[in-house]
Amino acid sequence: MSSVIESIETLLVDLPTIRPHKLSMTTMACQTMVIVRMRHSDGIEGLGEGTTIGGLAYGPESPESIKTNIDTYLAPMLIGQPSGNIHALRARLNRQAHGNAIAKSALETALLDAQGKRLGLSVAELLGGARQTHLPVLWTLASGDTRKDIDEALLRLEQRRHGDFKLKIGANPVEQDVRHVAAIKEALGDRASVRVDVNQAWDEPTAVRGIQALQDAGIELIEQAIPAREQAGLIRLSQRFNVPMLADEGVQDARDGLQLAAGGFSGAFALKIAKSGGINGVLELAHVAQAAGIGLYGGTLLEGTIGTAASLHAWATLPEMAWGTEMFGPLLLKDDIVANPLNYTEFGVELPKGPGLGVTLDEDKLAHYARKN
Ligand code: MUC
Ligand code: MG
Repeated sequence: MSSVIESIETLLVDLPTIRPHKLSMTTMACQTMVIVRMRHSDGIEGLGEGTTIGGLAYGPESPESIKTNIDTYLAPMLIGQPSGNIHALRARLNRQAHGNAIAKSALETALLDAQGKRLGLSVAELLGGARQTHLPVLWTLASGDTRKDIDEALLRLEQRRHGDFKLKIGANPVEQDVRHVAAIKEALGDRASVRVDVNQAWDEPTAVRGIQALQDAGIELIEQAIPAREQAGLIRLSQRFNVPMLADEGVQDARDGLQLAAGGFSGAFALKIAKSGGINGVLELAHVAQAAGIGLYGGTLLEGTIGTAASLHAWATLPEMAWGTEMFGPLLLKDDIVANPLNYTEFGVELPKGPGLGVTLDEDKLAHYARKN
């Protein structure tokens, strides 16, 4: 008899960060992940992760809402269903539940992990095969201190761990942020690509001022300078400047991508499994981008190893991404809940091997960091 989904357990896991991570809307000292353990009647367990940043400061889903909505609404839609038809299960969730993209992404990851383990294939193989097995990974400088950020960047370059850097700005007056970014770019010179993420903090006139100054300072990419819903503004900015715009919060899924492309946006899209409701949804967005000549960038919501591995399997199936990836989430955390951490080497990360995600839980660590009530 073919396998059915028997149970879905969700755990809130709190892991401290190696240093405060300052974003325009919040400062993170800890990352909370929702870990999904999905058990099937053939004895296979699939793992998934739903993670966001900054509680509700970043978006409408919080770790607690992800857990509650899976437990109360989404898990009952899946339990008792055949395990293997992931497209049918995805359609079932989307028909019966609006939104909740991060929760759906965690569940789809667990389904794919289980299916890969069942068939003896990696998730990338399930998706048709990996076109690349080593992906470039940038590092985000967000200590809030210019000198510390420069030292951190120089160390990462020397270690050959990261060759590109993203700076989180938008919390300070624009002139102050521009001074901070320009000082870092000057210290690194041609040795590294420097980009910024404004996380929606500017209005359009501020963005025009800020972007002009950042372009003059040699910054290579400007991420989500204005609010997510101001698509027309983002299109105007992409047409006004030579420095490319990276759409992040403003492009969640393929429909957003199509609207931006049809409106004349040029630049790049930050792909995130969490924004698009999982791997299948994010690949749909990637295909829209490819058809429109928009660059690809492998984005993160600072997931731990399970969510990062899931994203890597998706990115591996795509052609080389124009802007690389930022799949450094596990490196920002002081510890891990898996027995086999990802291998970060030579300015990038290796695609994990083995069936499914290629990731095994460390049960003691999981028990230690899991929230008790
Ligand atoms: C974002 O908005 O891009 C990714 C890297 C980082 O430091 O924050 C995230 C979210
Ligand atoms: Mg961003």
